[in-house]
Amino acid sequence: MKTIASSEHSLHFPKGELSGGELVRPYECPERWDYIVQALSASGFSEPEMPSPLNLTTLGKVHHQNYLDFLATAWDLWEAQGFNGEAIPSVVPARRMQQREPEHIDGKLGFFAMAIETAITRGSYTAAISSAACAQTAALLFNNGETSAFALCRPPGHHAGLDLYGGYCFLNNAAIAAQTLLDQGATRVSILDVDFHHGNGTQDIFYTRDDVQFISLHGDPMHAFPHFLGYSDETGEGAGEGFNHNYPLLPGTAYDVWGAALKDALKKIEAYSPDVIVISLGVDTFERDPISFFKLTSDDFSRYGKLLASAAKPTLFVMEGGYAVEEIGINTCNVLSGFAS
Ligand code: OKP
Ligand code: ZN
Repeated sequence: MKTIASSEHSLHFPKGELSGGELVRPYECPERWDYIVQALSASGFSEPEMPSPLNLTTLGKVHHQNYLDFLATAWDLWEAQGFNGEAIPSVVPARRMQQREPEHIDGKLGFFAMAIETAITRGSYTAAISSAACAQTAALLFNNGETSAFALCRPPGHHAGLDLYGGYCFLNNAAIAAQTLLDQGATRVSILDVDFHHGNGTQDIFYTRDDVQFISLHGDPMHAFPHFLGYSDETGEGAGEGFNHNYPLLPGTAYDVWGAALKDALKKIEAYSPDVIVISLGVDTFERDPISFFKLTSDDFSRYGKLLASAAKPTLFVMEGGYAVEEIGINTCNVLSGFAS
C-alpha cells in the first residue's frame, strides 16, 4: 500500500490551544506525523511519496468560495490588525444573531468557526492545502489500478464543513478524496469515519447528496466533542435522505460494542455498494488517548483493519486524529497491516 504525505504539514504548528480554560500546547502537533512515518517504515511499508498540486476545481465542490477566500487571507488580515498572538475567534454568530460575514478579521474568524480551540498561524493555510493534496493524490492512485492507499494527512479534515473550520481541521481531506473519486468516474463512494469524534464536517458536506454515503462511529455528542452534531436521528435530507448513519457510543466503549457497531456499518456499506470506501482513520479511539473515552487496545486496531478488508472494496485511508503521540504510529500501522493481511 502506497502512502502519500507532505513535509509541508509542519508549517502548521500553533503554540496554543484553548483547553480547560488554559492555553496548552496543542494535542494536534507535528510529531504525530513523524511517529507515523517512523512506524510505517518499521512495519515495512514503502517510503511516503509527496503529493501533486491540489486541483482547485475539486476543492470548490466541497467548500464554499467565501470560506476558501477566508482561509487564504485570514492570517494576513490578522497580522494587519497588529495582533501579537495566534488567530483565534472571540465572538460567534449565536442564536438570533446575523449570519453575515463581517469585514473585520475578529468577525470573520467567529463566522467560520465551529469550535475555537484551533489557532490559525502564518503557515496554516499552506499546510491545509498540502494535506488536502495528499488525500487527492492518494485518490488518483485508484485510476492506476491500486486497490488501497494511505493519505497521511495533517492537519486533519473531518470537522471542516462546507464553510466551517475548527476541531484542528480546515479543509475536509476525506471529502476532497471522495469528490476526486467521483470526478474520476466513481458513481458512489462510502466514507466510513472511525475517528473517536463525529465527522460533523463530512456529514455537513454530503448531507443532501446521494452520491456519497457517510457513516460515523463516535463518542456520543451528549458527552463528546463536537457536541452539536452526530446523533443517530441525523439520517440525511432531500436526495441525501437515508445516506447518513451515525453510531454515537457511550463513555467506556470497548471493542466488543465498537466492533459490533462497525459490523453493522459494514452491512450498510454493502447495501449501498460503493465503488470505493474512504476511511476517515482516527486512532483516538485508543484506550490511552488523552482527550477521548473509548477503550480500544493496539491489537483491536489490527483486528478491525482485517474486518475492513472483508468489505472487499478499493479502500482509501485518510488520516484524522489520534493524540497518544507515542503510540499513534503503531496503532495506525496496525489498522493498515490488519487490512493488508
Ligand atoms: C479532532 B479530531 C475537549 C475538547 C476537544 C477538540 C478535539 C478535536 C478533535 N475538551 N477539542 O476529530 O481528532
Ligand atoms: Zn478525533
